[in-house]
Amino acid sequence: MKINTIKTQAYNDQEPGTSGLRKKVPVFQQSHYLENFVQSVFAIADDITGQTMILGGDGRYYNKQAIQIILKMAAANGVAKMIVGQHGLLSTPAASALIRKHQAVGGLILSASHNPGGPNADFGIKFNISNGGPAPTSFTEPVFKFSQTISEYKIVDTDDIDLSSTGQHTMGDMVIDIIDPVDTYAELMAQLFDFNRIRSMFESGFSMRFDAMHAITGPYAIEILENQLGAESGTVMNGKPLEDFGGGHPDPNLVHAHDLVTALSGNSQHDFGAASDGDGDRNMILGKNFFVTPSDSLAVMAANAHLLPGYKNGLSGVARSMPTSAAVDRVADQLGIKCYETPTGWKFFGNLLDASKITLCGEESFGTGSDHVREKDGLWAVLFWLNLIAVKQQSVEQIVKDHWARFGRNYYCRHDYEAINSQIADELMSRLRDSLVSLKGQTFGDYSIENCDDFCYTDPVDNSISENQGIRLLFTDGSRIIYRLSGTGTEGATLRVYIEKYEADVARQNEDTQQALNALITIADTVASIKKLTGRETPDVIT
Ligand code: VG1
Ligand code: CO
Repeated sequence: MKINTIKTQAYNDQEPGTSGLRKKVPVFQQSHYLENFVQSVFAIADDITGQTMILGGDGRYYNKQAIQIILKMAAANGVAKMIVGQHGLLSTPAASALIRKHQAVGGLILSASHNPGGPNADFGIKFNISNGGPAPTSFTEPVFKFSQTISEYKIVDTDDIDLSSTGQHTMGDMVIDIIDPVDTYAELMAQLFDFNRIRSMFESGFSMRFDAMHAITGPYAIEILENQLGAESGTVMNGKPLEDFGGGHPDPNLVHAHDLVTALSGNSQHDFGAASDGDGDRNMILGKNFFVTPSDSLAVMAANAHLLPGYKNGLSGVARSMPTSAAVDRVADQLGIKCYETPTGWKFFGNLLDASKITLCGEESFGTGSDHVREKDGLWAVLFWLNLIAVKQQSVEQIVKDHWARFGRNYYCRHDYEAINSQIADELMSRLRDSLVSLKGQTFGDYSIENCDDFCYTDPVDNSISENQGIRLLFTDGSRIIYRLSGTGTEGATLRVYIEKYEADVARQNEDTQQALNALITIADTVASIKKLTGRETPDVIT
């Protein structure tokens, strides 16, 4: 089979963000754009010659075309075996599990996660390393550098592969194994959780709804929840993956997963609700008329993990991203284990998991996971909660309220200002940075700033340093306000403001979140002049 070396011109914008390279589809469709990035990854990856790799995506628009291009490039670059999900589908956590199971050198995941899909919406590509986790900055930086001077790439000249049925094909010297995308993942879940107990709970009338948001988790949730665990048919809503996610925003939060929120509201006959995002790594957990913040979900999991089969020996430690609420820190304190605080992005958990310093970790952005893979894992979190409810025989609301009574409540919310002018966003952040010295010690009403900084993280395993990871205002009573710019958007800049307040008094734990945080929300605006600089009166999304 003929290997062609194609001349190309470098692009200057192929810098991966928080989670891979994300751009609008028309950007990826530019001549040689995808090819340049893939060749740059192959150039920087450990010797891929003769190795196995994993390939799949969340099914969004351009997934199929991209897979065919990547297969031909992998064959030309000497990859021995490519394991691909049927129809080109793999959830992010399933891809992570497959990399680990097959001792692959890495994997390519095609997704822009929670961003919308379609011909004019978003596409993305991410490389995961041999531990199954997102490549660290020490990998993505050289990839970006390489992409800026690339002049040629390799590709074989051959027909497309039929991805519609499982089985083996060859492409030149490379074997292509098309596998069921769900099997390996479902087996792993059955090892971690008590499927019999969850099945009995469904048999005795427990009812739930899972919103797959027309994204990747549909087939996974139908197989695991309905087929294996016996949840009634129809439990999985929006279960068919669509290239444009049905026109929706596959982001599992109260705004975008409105079908699910409606199903669990009012006089709902359901006990439990959950949703996942475009690529299956996020989760939202709902009880009847009750929303569990992701930060609380992580804390509840940490406090109760020992009750579940996969975690019966307890936790070695936990970690949370810096903007995630400190609810889990309080649990770690009581358990006598360490809690690590990392920058935003799952890639920072990889070293801690590999070194067995932590067992569970999570982010405020609807992401929780454990050492079973090296990605956050949406359905895993849902199964964790199901198993926990089956053990405790309590409602979601009761579990969370008991948790608050024991550990206190961290009122928490995030305000997103989307697609604001990038220059204004940069100015807002640099003004904040400049005011750090004078902010320290200032008092605003009941709140005094004890400390403030631009978060800098030193990885405890490899000592690598990540600077400028978000401005933190730390108040004397433990309250926090954090500002950072998103690294996953494709349009202008998105400002994220994270606000948190601790409440130990059980009598004061039932306030509305925005109400409880009202004073801090005002301070957040005063300090950063958000309204004045952006011209926005309110955030676009509140989670
Ligand atoms: C966002 C979240 C972050 C998450 C990342 C990838 O990043 O805040 O916590 O790890 O998305 O999640 P940012 O830079 O936009 O704040 V996913 O589900 O896109 O893989
Ligand atoms: Co995702």
